[in-house]
Amino acid sequence: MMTFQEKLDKIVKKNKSLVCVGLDSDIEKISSGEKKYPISTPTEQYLSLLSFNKSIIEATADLVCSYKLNTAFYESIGHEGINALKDTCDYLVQKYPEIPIIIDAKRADIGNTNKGYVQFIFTYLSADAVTVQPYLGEEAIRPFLEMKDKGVIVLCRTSNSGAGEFQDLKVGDTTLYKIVAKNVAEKWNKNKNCMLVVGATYPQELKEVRSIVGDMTLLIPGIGAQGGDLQATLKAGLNSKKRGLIINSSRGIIFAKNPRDEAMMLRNSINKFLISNRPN
Ligand code: OMP
Repeated sequence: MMTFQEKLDKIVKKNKSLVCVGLDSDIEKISSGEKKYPISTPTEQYLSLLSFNKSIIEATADLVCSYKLNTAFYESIGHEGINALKDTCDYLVQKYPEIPIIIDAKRADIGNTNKGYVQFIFTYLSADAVTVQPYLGEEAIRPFLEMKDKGVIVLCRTSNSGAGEFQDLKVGDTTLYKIVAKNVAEKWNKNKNCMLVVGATYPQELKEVRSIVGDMTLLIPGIGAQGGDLQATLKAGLNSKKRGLIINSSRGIIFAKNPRDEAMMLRNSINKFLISNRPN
């Protein structure tokens, strides 16, 4: 069985891309102005979500290293949304099995409850990775960590303006988010399947995290709609192999006039930076 990291490395190489397109398919935005995405009935909502996702996937599949689906945009409309989430994953698994699927659900609960999440995300949806929050500690997260071939992406320093409320709290001579980074890298990562989330809106913190976790892969949201600085992100976040980042943009790509052009532009700007900063 291929691990998440191996699958990621392969597609990064094949598509020459560190871009993750976020299928955050907001039904209201999809339908506004576009007659081809009607949403009056639950069936229309399902069909519109699925065909919108398929159109984004077809426009970008050769330009990405992964797709990230945030479950909120599917849960929001109930079972038709869950069906669209499931059928989008099935479409990817069947048509693009080489592209990793990240389910962004920021899960984590006590141990046996997590088993339900594991079942939904990895068995039902056949996803390759999931986002989790670290508040309950390693003991609780184990059902995720034990999935050796799956990726477990732990929130570390998030992109939102209020991220510092807890994450920047001083603990002894360090900071809470740095303890998360250290514990995940040194204690949680026995199966080498852990990653961290760090927002592109905080390049200084990203630099700190990179210095703690070695070459670990980091998921970076915040490019595009949230205004994160791509150059600063790459400078602070790339690992010693000039890789190790999954750079997500959701609204900035899927709701652009031309999603393919937008994804291509992001991929090319990253690659331009990589070429001019080759490892020694
Ligand atoms: P855009 O701002 O539209 O590119 O979307 C960002 C995506 O990344 C959304 O799905 C967010 O839920 C997610 N995200 C953040 O924006 N900030 C974080 O700190 C963490 C995440 C995440 O875990 O992916």
